[in-house]
Amino acid sequence: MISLQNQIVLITGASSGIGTACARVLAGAGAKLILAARRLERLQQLADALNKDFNTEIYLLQLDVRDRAAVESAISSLPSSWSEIDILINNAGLSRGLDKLHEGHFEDWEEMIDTNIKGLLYLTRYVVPGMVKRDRGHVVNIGSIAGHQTYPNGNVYCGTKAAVKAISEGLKQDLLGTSIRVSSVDPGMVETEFSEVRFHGDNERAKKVYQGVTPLTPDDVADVIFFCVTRSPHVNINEIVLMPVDQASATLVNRRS
Ligand code: NDP
Ligand code: 8X3
Repeated sequence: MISLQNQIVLITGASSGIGTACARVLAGAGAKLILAARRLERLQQLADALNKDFNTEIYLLQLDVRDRAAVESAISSLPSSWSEIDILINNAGLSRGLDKLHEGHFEDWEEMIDTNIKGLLYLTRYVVPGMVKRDRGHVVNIGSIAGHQTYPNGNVYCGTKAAVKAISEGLKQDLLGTSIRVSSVDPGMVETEFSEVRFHGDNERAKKVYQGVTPLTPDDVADVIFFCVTRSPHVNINEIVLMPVDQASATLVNRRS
């Protein structure tokens, strides 16, 4: 197991759910954190808590990953003490809607594609060259069971996560010959703000997604990410699919009520 003490970790989507849990676990292990998301206030609250609990050094980035120029400027203007990123966690992502493809909404598709695919690509494109130069680094992409199995009405979201799976594989291939590691962590159902966002703030509908099941928690996923980034330097965890015991596939869920 390698130490994360003073390693610089950039986490996108750190203002909620899996990203926040990840920040907490990595802060506990002594990492220095660059926390990125659009909601700066949330990031500030998280930074205050981590600072209090772990004395963590934190740099905040208010960033919309869909904005390529903003991503380029954010990465290129990091202070020198923060610029040598050791671990990039491409976690920012979302689903919008659960509609038949032929009835889907263009703006939902564009938001998912721009965030889940293009945003992840922009971060990767601007951060990985520094890793290559230093011959050191690790990219962790958050995929999904949705990238392995398409489910009814999941169409475009599943397509974006299938793209993340392909991009993770491609990045690993293209980095062969370097010391940089690439992992994809692909959860099933995790209770976060994910469903509220999918249903555009319809909390009643969002709650029903987790009704009668014990879903994964964001901490469960953070624990797996921690495992990936702490293996010996010669070990690459390519892909981990994790699900609640109550879930057997993207569509097969055991509900007690
Ligand atoms: P949350 O909605 O709780 O968190 C999503 C995070 O992504 C937020 O911090 C949000 O920050 C950030 N984000 C969204 N859009 C952008 C953007 N344009 N620019 C920057 N940040 C953005 O959901 P989860 O924690 O569940 O989601 C995290 C990842 O996990 C996603 O990639 C999701 O697809 C994946 N996933 C989730 C599963 C689940 O069941 N929950 C299962 C499998 C995978 P802000 O709004 O402040 O910008
Ligand atoms: C989130 C899990 O099954 O709702 O990626 O797509 S699922």
